[in-house]
Amino acid sequence: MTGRGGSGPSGGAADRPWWSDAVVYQIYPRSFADSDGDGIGDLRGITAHLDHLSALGVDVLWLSPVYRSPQADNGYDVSDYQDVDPVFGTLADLDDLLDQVHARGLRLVMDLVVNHTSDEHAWFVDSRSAADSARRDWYIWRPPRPGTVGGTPGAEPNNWGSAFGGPAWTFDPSTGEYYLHLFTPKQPDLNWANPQVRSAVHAMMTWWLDRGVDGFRMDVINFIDKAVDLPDGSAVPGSRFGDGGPHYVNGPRLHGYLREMNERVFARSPRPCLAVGETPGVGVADAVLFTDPARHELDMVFQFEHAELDRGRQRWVHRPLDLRDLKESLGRWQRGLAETGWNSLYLSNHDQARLVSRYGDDLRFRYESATALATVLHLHRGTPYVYQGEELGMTNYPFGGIDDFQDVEAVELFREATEVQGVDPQEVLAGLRLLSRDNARTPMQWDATAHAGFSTGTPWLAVNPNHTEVNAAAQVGVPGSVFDYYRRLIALRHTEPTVAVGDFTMLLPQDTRIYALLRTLGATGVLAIANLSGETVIVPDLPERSRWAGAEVVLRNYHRAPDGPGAAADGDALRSLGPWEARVLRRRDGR
Ligand code: ISL
Repeated sequence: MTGRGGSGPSGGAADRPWWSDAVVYQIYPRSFADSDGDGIGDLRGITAHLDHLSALGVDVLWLSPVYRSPQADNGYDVSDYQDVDPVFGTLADLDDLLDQVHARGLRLVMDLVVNHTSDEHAWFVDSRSAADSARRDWYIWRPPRPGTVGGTPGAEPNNWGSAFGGPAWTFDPSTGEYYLHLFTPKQPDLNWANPQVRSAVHAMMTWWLDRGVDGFRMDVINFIDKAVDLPDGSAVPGSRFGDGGPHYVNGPRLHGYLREMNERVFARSPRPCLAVGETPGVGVADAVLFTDPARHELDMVFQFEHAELDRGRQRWVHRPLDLRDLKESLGRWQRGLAETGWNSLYLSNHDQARLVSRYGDDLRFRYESATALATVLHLHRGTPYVYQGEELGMTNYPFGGIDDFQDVEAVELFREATEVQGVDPQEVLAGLRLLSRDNARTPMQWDATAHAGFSTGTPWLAVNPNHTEVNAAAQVGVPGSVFDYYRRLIALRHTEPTVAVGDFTMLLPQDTRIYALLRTLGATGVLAIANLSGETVIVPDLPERSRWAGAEVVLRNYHRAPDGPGAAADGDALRSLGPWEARVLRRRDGR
């Protein structure tokens, strides 16, 4: 099967970047496919399943980290950027994967985790070895707070908390100083103000581009510029830590660091690359700056606004999503990046719960809600990201107690909430069951056999018992499956330029159940409409309803028989929609 990686955008405009109509598929290697029976996914497992990805029709693969790592945060703690962790295979396996990906016309993007390294990286080992070591200043070291004794509570240089609970500082008795880690103590933050650090990162990136990779997804890249004086954060109600965010999110030197990286790495790359920033806490105005092509920083960013709408400040607290908030947020991002810049589109990844369980109805309407949500997302303007298993409608796992969770975030949040804040463990567990990152990390469900065809050994994280029904073997090539629907959605972006680059208008912004949007390009209009609720709803007045009633149905998730192009809409679809019903309509009559 051939991919489309070598072709330009189907809109025909030669000046658009190659990725402007691309769809990216995220692989979490640990949980994708295990070729050697050790219970952990690996590179050869990915290579063996490329047919699945070609059949889906995606253009770009993004691999979560496969670098050498003690795996304190499943690879987001890198101890050697220029080697593959033995658990995933070898550099030769990676070269082979890259060759096969390219042979299919696909592209491969690596994760780039350079806000921090592992504490076992040689740079940090040297840095911590002595206060005057050659690389001491490659990390962020500070003495204890004046008048305190290092290592005692409250002696930390400032009051910041780490993302997963506990202070953002760890005391190193041998040199009497603390080092900063915004994540776990095994993930010390690099000091980007040091030009040697930046040069080392640039050299490493160039090494990968020379090896053939097609770009990077940059982990928390907007955290790399810390305020010089590292001030205390303002108090946060209910927390023992201050809010350090304003002192390290989108720091003033960040744009300069990104432009420098672009000049030194991407501008000299042997091939056009994709540069995606993961940027928690970024707003629309910042995103315009990051992704304005004229500024030469990033191609697109992952923003988090919509992913935070149904959770409290404490990451395990769930609150029901109001659909109007989702539309307000995504609609504002569409408008904000309409003229300049570009959106990433996602509802799930390795840090988020399964979208069909979180936003849909995985009990009564698994197929319908998975496809309705996908319809809405994929009809926005931007680059859609499909997270492994999403294309099968994989669901959250039925977690029991805290021992079922593996993720360092879940374990630490549970400890902090129950031991430090005294919250009822059952309350925390209820939240984790719904929102924990482990939901996304259970093994990929390939078939109905033991361990879902993921591994012949015991999987590192339990396989979801619903793999007997929800699996790739039951869906690939099967009309009416979630997989088949995703394949059609992805193909639509490739064949209909209005979907890739047309203008966007949010319709019915105040409706609490219907998500409707309009895309236009020249004389073509595309309308997507979905009922994101489990009840039949009457559709309120849509602009030009009578003209849309006769439009071509290009995609629908009811009537599981294949939809032929040119199938006429029955006018009823625009008057009422069944539970989680979704349709995409097209008109070519000049709007
Ligand atoms: O995971 C989160 C919420 O559940 C986020 O707050 C997450 O910590 C944040 O998006 C940063 O994520 C990235 O960096 C982390 C790593 O654990 C995540 O897997 C990665 O995507 C540290 O490297």
